[in-house]
Amino acid sequence: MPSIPPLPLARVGLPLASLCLALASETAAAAGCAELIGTGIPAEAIALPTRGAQVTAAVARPADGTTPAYCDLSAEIRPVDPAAPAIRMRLALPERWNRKALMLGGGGYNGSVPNVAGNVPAGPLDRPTPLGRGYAVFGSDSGHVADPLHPGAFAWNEEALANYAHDALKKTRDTAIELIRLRYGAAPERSYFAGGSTGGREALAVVQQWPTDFQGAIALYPAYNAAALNLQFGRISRALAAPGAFPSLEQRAALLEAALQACDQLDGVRDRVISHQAACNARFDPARARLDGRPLRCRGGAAGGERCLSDAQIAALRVIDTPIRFARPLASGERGYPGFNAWGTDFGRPGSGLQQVVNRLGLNTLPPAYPMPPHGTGFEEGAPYHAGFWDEWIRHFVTRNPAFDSLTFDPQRPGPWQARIDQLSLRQDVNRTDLSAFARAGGKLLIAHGTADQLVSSRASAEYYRRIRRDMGPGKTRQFLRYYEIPRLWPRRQYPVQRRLGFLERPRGLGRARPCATPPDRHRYGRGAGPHAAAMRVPELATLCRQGRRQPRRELCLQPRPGCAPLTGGVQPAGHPEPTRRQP
Ligand SMILES: [Ca+2]
Repeated sequence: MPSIPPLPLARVGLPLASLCLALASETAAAAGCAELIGTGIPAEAIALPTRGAQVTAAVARPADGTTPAYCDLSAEIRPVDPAAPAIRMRLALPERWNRKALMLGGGGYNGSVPNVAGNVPAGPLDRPTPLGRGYAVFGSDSGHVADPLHPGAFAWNEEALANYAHDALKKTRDTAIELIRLRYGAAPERSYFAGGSTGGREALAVVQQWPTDFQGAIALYPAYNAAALNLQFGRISRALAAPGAFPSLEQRAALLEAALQACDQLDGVRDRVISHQAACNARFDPARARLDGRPLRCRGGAAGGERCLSDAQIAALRVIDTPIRFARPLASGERGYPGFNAWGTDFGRPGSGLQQVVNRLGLNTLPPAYPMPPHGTGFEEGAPYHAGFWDEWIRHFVTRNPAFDSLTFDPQRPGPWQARIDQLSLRQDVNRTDLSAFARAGGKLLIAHGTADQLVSSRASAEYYRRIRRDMGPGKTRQFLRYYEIPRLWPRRQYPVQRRLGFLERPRGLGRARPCATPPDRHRYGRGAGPHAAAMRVPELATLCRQGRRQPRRELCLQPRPGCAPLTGGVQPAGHPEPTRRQP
C-alpha cells in the first residue's frame, strides 16, 4: 500500500484555527505529522460534552525494528468541569495506513494511556502489532492520572467518574476519528476496539452504547458488571480477613497442586492443564481432596503446616468459589456475581519474576486489614488485588469517606449505601443484552476468558453470553458473536487475539473457522524456563485450523462433540458438568 505523502499545512491555505473544521469533511487533504501540533478539535465534533480537544505533541517516529514509521500524536480533551482532569490520549498513525483504526481499552481503575505502539491486550509476541499491520491505533487514560497508592481517588469528581465509567470512550473515539481525518484526509473505513478486564468492559460498552462506531470488538475477560463484581470482591475480602483464613503462598501452592492432581485427567488428557473446569468445579472439594495421597485438610481442621489447609482457610476459599447473591437486584438488574474457578487457579505461589506478578494479581502476601495494606502490582508485599480494589471502591466511589473501613461494609446488606450502589451500578454495569443495533450494522464481537482468572470470573462471561443468546436467540447471536473459554491461562498472558482481529476482519470466515487450541507453547514458556514454566505455558489458539490438519489435543469447540472437550461457557453452564469426553 502506498504511503500517504504529508501535505504541508501551508498548502492547505487555511489558518490553523479553521483547519480542523475545514478538514473535518471526507474530502479533506492529509496533513503532515509535525504540523498537527496545537491543532484543535472543536467541542461540536465530539458527541458528549467537552470543551474541545487539542494536540499537545506530534512527533514523526522513524521505523524501528518491527515498528513502522508513524506519527505519534498526543492530545488532551478538556473537561466541562474545570476541576476534572483532562482526558489524555495518544494516537499512533502509521505512514502506511491500512485505512482501519483500532482503539485500545484500559485496565483496573485505568489512569494511564495504553501503549498504542504496542500490542492488543494479551496479544502474541511473535506477530506484528496492530501498528505494524498498518492500523491507526489510539487510546486514552479515560480521564484521570492514576495515583498508585489511591487508584480510585479520582472518583470524587463526577465527571472523572463518568469518564471512567464509559464517557471517555466516546470522547476519545470522536476526537481520534477527527485527527485521523486530518492526518490522512479520510476517516477509517473500519474501526475496531480491543480491551481486557476493564478494557473488556469498555469493549462491551462501546458495542452497547455506540453500536455503529466500531465494526468489531474484542472483549477479553470483561469486567462487564463491575459494580456487582466489586460487591463480590467485598465478600471475598471479608472472608479472607477472618481470623486464620488467609492461606500462605505455600498453602495456595498445595491447593493448586491438589486441584491439578484431582482434575487434570477429567478432560481425558493428563497434561497439567484442567480443560474441563466445570467437572473440576463440581467434583473437587478441598476438605476431602488429597495431595500426594495425603489429605489436603489439616488434621482436625486446625492450622497444621504449609502443606495443608485449615477449616478457616477452606471456608474462605469456598467463598471465592461461590456466588454472591444480593438481597434485591441492583438498579442495573444484576442479582449477584458468580464465584471464581478457585480449584485450579493460581492465586499465588512462592516464586519470583512473573510469578510475583501472578501473586500480586491474586491473593498477594498480606491478609486484608484496616487500613488496607498496599495493593496492585507495584509493591513487594501487599493485600489481595480484590481487597484493594474493593477498598478503593468503598472509600472513593461509594462512601466518599477516605477513612471508611471497607471490611465493615456488608456487600449483601449495604443499608444506607444501597441508593449509591444502585446509582453506581447504572454506570458501571455494562450489561445490555440486546446488541441487535450492533449486529444489524455488521458488527462482530469476540469475547474470550481464561478459566483460571483470579480477578474476573469466566463464569460471569459465560453468564453474559447465555443472556445474549436467551434474549437475541441462538441463531442471531451466532451471526455476530463468539465466546471462548480458554483452559487455565493466566489472564494477562497471551491470548492469540491478534489473529482474532483477523477473525473480525473477515467475518465471512466466522462460519468456517474452527478455532483450536494447540499444545502449550513450549518454545516460549516451556522446559527449563524455571519452576513456573508449567504454569506459564499458554495454549495458543490457532486462527483457522484447516480441515484435515492433525487434531490438537485441546480443541476449543462451540458445541461439545466427540474428541473435543466442551470449553465454551455458553453451551456448558459452569458447575453443571457434562460427562468427561475422552480425547483421541
Ligand atoms: Ca488435562
